[in-house]
Amino acid sequence: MHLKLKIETTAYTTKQLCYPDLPQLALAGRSNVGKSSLINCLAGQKKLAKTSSTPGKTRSINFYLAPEENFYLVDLPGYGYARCSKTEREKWGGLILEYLQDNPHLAGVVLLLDSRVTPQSSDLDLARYVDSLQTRLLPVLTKADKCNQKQRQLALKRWQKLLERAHKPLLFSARTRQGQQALLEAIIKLKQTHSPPVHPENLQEA
Ligand SMILES: Nc1nc2c(ncn2[C@@H]2O[C@H](COP(=O)(O)OP(=O)(O)O)[C@@H](O)[C@H]2O)c(=O)[nH]1
Ligand SMILES: [Mg+2]
Repeated sequence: MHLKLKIETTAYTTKQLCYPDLPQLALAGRSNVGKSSLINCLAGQKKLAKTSSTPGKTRSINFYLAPEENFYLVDLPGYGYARCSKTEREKWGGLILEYLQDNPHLAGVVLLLDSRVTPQSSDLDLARYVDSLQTRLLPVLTKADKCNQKQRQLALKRWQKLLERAHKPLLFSARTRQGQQALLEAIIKLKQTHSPPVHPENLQEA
């Protein structure tokens, strides 16, 4: 099963950010972790999201509409790219922070973590921030095909311990499609848990 997705908006500044009235699931992760590949894999399309072996390319927020499931998958800019200036590298802040804070449509954050890389402070900071917003976190360990069974289990255990308040981490590979179905199910569940914001015009007088 695939998730039907179509690109709707690309925003380069927070001023451009629109908040359409549907739940949003954000995809976050360090640059090159495999976000674009994951979007393409979920959608069953090769070129919906641009993939690149050169990290640090995406500086925009991309809204993908899932028209059949009625939510937005929101691809956030990758953070932590070593060749960016220090301030840019250290904080996943800026556009990401402004997107996440005070967003009534945010149903959850899917945090992509490279299963081969030891936990980075930027990832843990982001996870803590999401937790502080009382927003649900779904950790996804990417590029599982590049690990052997022992390494995969180690990565799972390590992240599960570090992110104990989050959803159990899922192993995923865009190359082999390992974990694709489980991820799809978890994403749909996550967006269903979201209670939509109440609009004043919809409030009934008692
Ligand atoms: N082996 C392997 N390579 C992957 C996987 N996902 C992404 N990649 C590679 O990692 C690089 C970065 O991927 P991309 O999706 O552009 O990452 P993004 O910067 O997070 O959007 C590309 O060269 C991809 O081909 C995966 O599951 N397995
Ligand atoms: Mg990308």
